[in-house]
Amino acid sequence: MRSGWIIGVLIACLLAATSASAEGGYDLWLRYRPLPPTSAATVRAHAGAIVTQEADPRIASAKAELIRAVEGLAGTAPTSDAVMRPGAILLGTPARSPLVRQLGLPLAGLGNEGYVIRSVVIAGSPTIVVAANDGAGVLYGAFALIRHLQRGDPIDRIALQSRPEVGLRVLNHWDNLDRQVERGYAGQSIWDWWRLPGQTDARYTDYARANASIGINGAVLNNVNAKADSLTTPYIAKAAAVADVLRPWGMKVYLSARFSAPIELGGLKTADPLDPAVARWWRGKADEIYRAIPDFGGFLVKANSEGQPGPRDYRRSHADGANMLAAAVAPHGGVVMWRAFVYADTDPEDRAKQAYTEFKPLDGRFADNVIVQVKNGPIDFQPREPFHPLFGAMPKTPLMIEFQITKEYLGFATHLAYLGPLFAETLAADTYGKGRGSTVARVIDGSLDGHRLTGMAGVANIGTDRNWAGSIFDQANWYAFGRLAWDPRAKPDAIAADWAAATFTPDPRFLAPTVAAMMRSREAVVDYMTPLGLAHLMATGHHYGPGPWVADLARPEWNPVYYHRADANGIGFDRTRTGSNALAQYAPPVASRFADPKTIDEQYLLWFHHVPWDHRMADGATLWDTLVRRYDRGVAQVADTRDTWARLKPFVDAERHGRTADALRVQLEEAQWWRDASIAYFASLSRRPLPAGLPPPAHPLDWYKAQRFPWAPGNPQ
Ligand code: BDP
Repeated sequence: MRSGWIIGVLIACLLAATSASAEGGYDLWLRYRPLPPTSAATVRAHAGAIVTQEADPRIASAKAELIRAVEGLAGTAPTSDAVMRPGAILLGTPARSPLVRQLGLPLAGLGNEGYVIRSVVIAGSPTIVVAANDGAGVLYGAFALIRHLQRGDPIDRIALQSRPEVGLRVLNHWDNLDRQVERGYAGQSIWDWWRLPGQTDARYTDYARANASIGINGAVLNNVNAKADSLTTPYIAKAAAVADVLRPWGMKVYLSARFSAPIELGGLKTADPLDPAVARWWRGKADEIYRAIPDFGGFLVKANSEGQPGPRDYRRSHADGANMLAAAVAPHGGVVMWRAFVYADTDPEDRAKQAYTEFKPLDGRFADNVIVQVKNGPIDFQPREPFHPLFGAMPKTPLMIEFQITKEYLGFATHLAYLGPLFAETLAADTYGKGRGSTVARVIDGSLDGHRLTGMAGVANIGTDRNWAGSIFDQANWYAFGRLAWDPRAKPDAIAADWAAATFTPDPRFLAPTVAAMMRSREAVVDYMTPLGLAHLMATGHHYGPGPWVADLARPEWNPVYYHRADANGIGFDRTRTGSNALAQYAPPVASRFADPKTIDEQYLLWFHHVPWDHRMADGATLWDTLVRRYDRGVAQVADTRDTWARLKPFVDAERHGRTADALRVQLEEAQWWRDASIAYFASLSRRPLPAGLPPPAHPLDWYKAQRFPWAPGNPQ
């Protein structure tokens, strides 16, 4: 008897050890591994049953997820009930659940997606209620409760309340129909278009669960560099099958629309937005989509940008194009997300200025259901950019912000770079559009200018990799995007802590060093790739590795030399009055802050100023010495994170620890490569020695120039 018991325990331990060591990361932050015994007992006492009284698919999802979470965290699955019993969690809306209604909870002002979580007493029994005005809010409340449980936080007197500050919280998948993901570093597209609609994948549900858990409520399924095929009848049926899976998790699908589709699919001779036949074609197409997907979200459009067709081909404005599409989806409640990422090689103006020049005059000319989607910075998702000057400059137009979650310019999936600080830095930036306090967050949550249509988009980093995102730590960027879209004022370190606790362990001995390393990680990338306001120094096409010397590409603004402008005298892009005057696109208090190389925040110095190599920095050191030291500091930071991670081994299963350790080793090599190549190149121009004690580059400059990577991932074909 006793030896049987011991063998049983041994087998259980073995199983636990094997499953722990075989964690590939598929479960993301929804792992639900057992809590310490006392926390587990508390959860069991409060979550013996999940009670619902209404048939709403989102509430059904909430219930299923809570059952799964409690079972994993506390070891016993709650029962599913329609009547109260002691120690239950009650989920529902006052409109349809009498038990919720009688509680009279303060739900006014929470909209459809907000929620209230409270400890209450029903018929003498302590109960946790998750209540909302709609099933969507119940779903988000359930996930908030789960987050609480995962942290091991006390639940006997819980009182949480939240509502999203931003309406459209969407992922943009740059996924092609052949499953290649443009700028994707995590395998193929999860959308298996070929097998759809007949076969869907269990991954689609897990994808939707993960998004719902962080409040993401929409997905644009196909690349902004769109093929018209996505709008054909067979592909609409495929998108509809995906929509059916995502819907119970509160998510809508959207499609990127190719502006010339009326020509390619409709046999028309033109896609001129003011041609009635074109408008009619789009209306018919929208009607067809809504028959298949009644809650279709709408279209995302990249027009007249990097070779894509658009209204400018017909001498029409972006507003003409957007409004025509908006009219097609308006009867169905759809929206058009129209991108402001435009620049043209025929335009000699500084690339950083072109979007503003083109869109600012259109302020107030867009239809009510158009929202203009603006990248966080004026160039292109660089490791650091100042905020885009359109924020704060188009008060009559709803603007949504677009971040890149996939790390095209921050070391692909291999480099550990937590983007929470990057996102938060832009959101907190003050545009002074309406005086002090006009932050980007207030522009995009609509509060600054009173807009109801609001949004935040993130270019997804999701693929078929077992861990979804290319690495475990890249999952944190998906997570942080969702949490910041819900609350643009949330703190990135708190988000990192929630993520790391759910993904690994809430043990503070693990959390503190991990969060600290995450919080420093993006700055490290800035340091070893593009310090002090430099930008766009990557190699051509695939954008893997350094290429600051590249000067021979067809379009001037594709060449790194266009951006850094380094020569024997100095370095940096003069965007002041003596240069391109991009500065004038910012409100005067911002412009004056950036105008003086002596007072500008040094992280933007070379973005706005061309300065001599011997320019004195605030601390008295020369620019050249500071530049080299920044490169060095970035590399040192990666080495430090590698060492920290090595020490954290006891807290992490072998597989996830090992894969992360491997990635950090690769990152360190690549950080060194960026540092050495950049220093070798800039030293060839500055002709100055390295500061004393700093090692010279490992190879001569020509060696770095000769590196070729024809099969680097993510490059558009
Ligand atoms: C650039 C990417 C390119 C995208 C483009 C965009 O390199 O692949 O198509 O952004 O946002 O950064 O449209």
